[in-house]
Amino acid sequence: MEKWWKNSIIYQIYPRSFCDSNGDGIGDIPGIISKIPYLHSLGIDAIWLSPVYKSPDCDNGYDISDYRDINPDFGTMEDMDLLIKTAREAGIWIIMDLVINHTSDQHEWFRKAVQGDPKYRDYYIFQKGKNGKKPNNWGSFFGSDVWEKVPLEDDLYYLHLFDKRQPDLNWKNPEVYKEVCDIMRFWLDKGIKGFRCDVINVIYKNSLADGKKRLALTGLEHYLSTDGNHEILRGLRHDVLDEYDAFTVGETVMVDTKEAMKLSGSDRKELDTVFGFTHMECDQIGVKWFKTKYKPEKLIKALDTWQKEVEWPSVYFENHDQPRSISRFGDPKHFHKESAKMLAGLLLTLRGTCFIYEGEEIGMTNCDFAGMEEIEDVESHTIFNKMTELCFPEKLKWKLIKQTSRDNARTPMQWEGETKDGKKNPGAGFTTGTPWLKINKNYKWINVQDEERDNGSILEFYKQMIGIRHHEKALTFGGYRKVDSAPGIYVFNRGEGDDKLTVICNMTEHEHDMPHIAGINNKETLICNYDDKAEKLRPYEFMILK
Ligand code: ISL
Ligand code: CA
Repeated sequence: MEKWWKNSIIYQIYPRSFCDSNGDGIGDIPGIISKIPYLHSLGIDAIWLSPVYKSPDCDNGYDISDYRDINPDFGTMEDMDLLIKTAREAGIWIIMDLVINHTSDQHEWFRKAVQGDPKYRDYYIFQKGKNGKKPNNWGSFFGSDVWEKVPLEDDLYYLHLFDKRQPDLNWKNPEVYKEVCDIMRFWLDKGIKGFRCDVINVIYKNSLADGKKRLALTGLEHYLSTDGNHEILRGLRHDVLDEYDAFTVGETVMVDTKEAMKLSGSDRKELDTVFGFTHMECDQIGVKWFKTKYKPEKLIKALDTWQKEVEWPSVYFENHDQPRSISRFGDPKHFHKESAKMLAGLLLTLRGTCFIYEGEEIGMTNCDFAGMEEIEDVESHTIFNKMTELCFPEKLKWKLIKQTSRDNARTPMQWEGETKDGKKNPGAGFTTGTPWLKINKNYKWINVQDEERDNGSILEFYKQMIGIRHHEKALTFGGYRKVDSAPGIYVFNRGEGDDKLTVICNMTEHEHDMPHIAGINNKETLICNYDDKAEKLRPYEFMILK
């Protein structure tokens, strides 16, 4: 019997930005419950819910202060139990976000650790300074330092690979392992069906020695995908997950396909699949803040490599950390619908488990933020401050933040446009209050309500594509083979024999000759993002031939 998650389409909800039910401008769990019928109509099989645990929200919930309680901004544990039940009744599983590389500095474990409790001090990574300097030369994911001084102690620091309010757990301590097993059982016993595992391949630090100097993340070689890390993943699978037939997708930074196979090959009994970043890094130099001109060939090469070399990939173009895919790989200005539909078609015909991020299905785009005062993301502010320290010119700093800030993906979900009787509707159906983050002003023409009424909308195309994905066996279990074609034109086959499908994607804004496909004329077009047929491939044209 094939695993349920092999033909599942998983929808990521960033709770803060999805739907606000009580007018405080912050999305919440009752808001999500009210949208289960919408998600059911979309046809998705599971929800990946970004953190809703108790948190001081320094990193919007990726800093957890109590794994067994709900952030009151999002609701209560009763709301959470009702969400799990309501989703299940609609045939939708819930996958929770498991953040176990670090906790919040407000977690009681850390508070006791700082007060000197020896048991809890060993839950984290405390280290004496070295001749009046920090314990080592490592750099953080947020571009800042990784050592924070412990107050009232002389020359004692704690490690944080992210924000200083996210102290790293000490995974060499078996007590930490036991605590996390209990937390996973707590949620699995509530009926959730698995976990998206946050930065799960950096949790086991081999040593705290200085690292080889790098543009970013100096020290990486001491903690990236270490043997100890693999050991822990095998343990969690054996000791907890296998008992529940639970699904795990690892967010695994900086991995190539070889490492991805070590983390997710079925013989490894670690994770079921991983999010790779190779395709997300095809338009940058070194770090994601330095963007280069996007070249479709590079995206195609990255996708093709993972399709060929990974046993069961995850396919995604967006999440809460990445700018909107149309703004990166499409053309929101001149070919908004066509490029959004092409990306939808590509996402839902590649091999593996597909993930759709909230708003991607209606063609949401990056946001025209006016300045840093409109940016909320802690990573963006830390990077901005770092660039200020390095004397970057004002214009350049803002340009780099504006195009890459994670807030581009976190503007509120656009449910409604302007009301038909012309009354203003500034909350876009997300909130009746003041939203926690600016609503993209293009909600007036990019929103669920208008697109549900338009057969040619991006939303309707996603629904058709999700239906095809579920119906065509070749798209779930069929093989993948790329067909040589012109640069920027991505052609591949899925499946064999009568089930075989040919997918053609023009990933450029130019017209191209139709690729040479044997027998193309007696093939049926299952779906196309243009209403009529043409001799040539039009800009961003996508089609599936059977
Ligand atoms: O966007 C990224 C990938 O290039 C990184 O900035 C990102 O922070 C990294 O991938 C880890 O992300 C995860 O852990 C962070 C949290 O801020 C992110 O939201 C989460 O997805 C710390 O928990
Ligand atoms: Ca709310």
